[in-house]
Amino acid sequence: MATTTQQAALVETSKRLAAFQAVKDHLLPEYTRIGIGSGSTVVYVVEAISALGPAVTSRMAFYPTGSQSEELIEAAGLNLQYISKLPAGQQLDVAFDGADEVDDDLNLIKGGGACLWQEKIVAASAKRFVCVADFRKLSPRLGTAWKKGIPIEVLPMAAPRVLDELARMGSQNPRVRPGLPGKAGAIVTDNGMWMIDAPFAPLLLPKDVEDGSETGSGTNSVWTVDALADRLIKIPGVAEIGLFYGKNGLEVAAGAQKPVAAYF
Ligand code: ABF
Repeated sequence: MATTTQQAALVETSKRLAAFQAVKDHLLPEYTRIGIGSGSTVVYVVEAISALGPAVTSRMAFYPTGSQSEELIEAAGLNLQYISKLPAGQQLDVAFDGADEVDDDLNLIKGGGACLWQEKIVAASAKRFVCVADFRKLSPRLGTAWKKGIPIEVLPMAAPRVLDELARMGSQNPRVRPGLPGKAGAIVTDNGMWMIDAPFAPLLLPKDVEDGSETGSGTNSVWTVDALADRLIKIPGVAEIGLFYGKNGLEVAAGAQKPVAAYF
């Protein structure tokens, strides 16, 4: 039985291996525009990129998903650029980011770090999105491993109305995310918004509704990923949701001790 310290070391090793594998497999030397996401796993992605050396990285520009990754890029001495300055009609070659949970169909929950809106914009701006995640993040259905709820970025004035609607949809105890320790009130995102975390029963996949015994359309508070995402994004006051799904299909190489790199 692994001790807590051994388990923590195993997780860090898995994150690092996944990050180095993902960069090796998906950062081609001819790429010039790279998205860099948020969270602790992405720290290893930047370490892996830096290890390629200036001969490779000096020709590349790096686009952050918020203030955390902006600092990470700058601290590594990499060339920082902004997605707002990427001209219309142009794309990033690839974007790397972490996740809170990855399901069997390679849908993702993201937003545990409150950066999901910019993360989704950067991911959608890239020709290829590479999700780097350790073995704890994999589960058959979203909501199994990550129990805190679907992160939802909302306009602060709309938060009470959004909470009401989430409860009507069957979310169990949705709540506004509090500020970081020592900070009163709600957490405020890089975009001046609040976060709501909305727990739902584990989300179904198309294969789960094939026999018709369950529709996944919210009856009995049970949703498919697609139906829930479509419904959540339409609630007035919701800016963006932490479900990343249906994007060209994802692929995962994973295992309890192996590096994990999911991409779409
Ligand atoms: C970002 O960081 C978020 O979308 C996700 O919530 C979080 C994952 O962080 P970590 O890599 O520290 O688990 O990717």
